[in-house]
Amino acid sequence: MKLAEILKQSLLVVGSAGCITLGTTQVSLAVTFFTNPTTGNEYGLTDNSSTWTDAQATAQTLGGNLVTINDQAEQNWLISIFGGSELFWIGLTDQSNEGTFQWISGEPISYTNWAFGEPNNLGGNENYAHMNWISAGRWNDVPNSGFSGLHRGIIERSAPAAVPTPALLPGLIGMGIAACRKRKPGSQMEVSERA
Ligand SMILES: [Ca+2]
Ligand SMILES: [Ca+2]
Ligand SMILES: [Ca+2]
Repeated sequence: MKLAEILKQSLLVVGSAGCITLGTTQVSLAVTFFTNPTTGNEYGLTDNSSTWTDAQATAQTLGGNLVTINDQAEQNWLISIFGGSELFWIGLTDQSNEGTFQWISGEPISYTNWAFGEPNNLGGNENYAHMNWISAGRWNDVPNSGFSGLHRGIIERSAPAAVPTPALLPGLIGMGIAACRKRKPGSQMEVSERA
């Protein structure tokens, strides 16, 4: 197989899957991530509908958080990728301080896109936000169990570190071979793997 093909296959695998342990069962997550060329970050959907807190836990397992929507451009891009009708969890909550919404990523609120009359904390327990309420992109606060059922969440995470370009690779492979040759006979290569 040509080097370029090997690299291409590696790039498809990077960032496209992860694992999560639920109880004693390890469940494979096949999440497809899309890169936003403006923010440079990767976005994907949790594969099962869940509470907001479970969706956030899944996002963290995959190296991110539920999405922080920083501006109109990011909001528009999310609609273009994931659609403007299905209700999706976003990373906004006032669970820790009623009436004061915060992004779970810790980023400051620089933009809001609430639907008319929202957030209204209906019933006194709406502490988690979803998008696509009433019209494309608009936000609404709802209980942790969602509105008329659970939702999938939008994950946002930083892009993985840059993969060496083919032009650099022969040199790096050469360095690796040199490092292997310096090892004592019988010593083993260490392989680290991120879950
Ligand atoms: Ca963002
Ligand atoms: Ca609330
Ligand atoms: Ca509401």
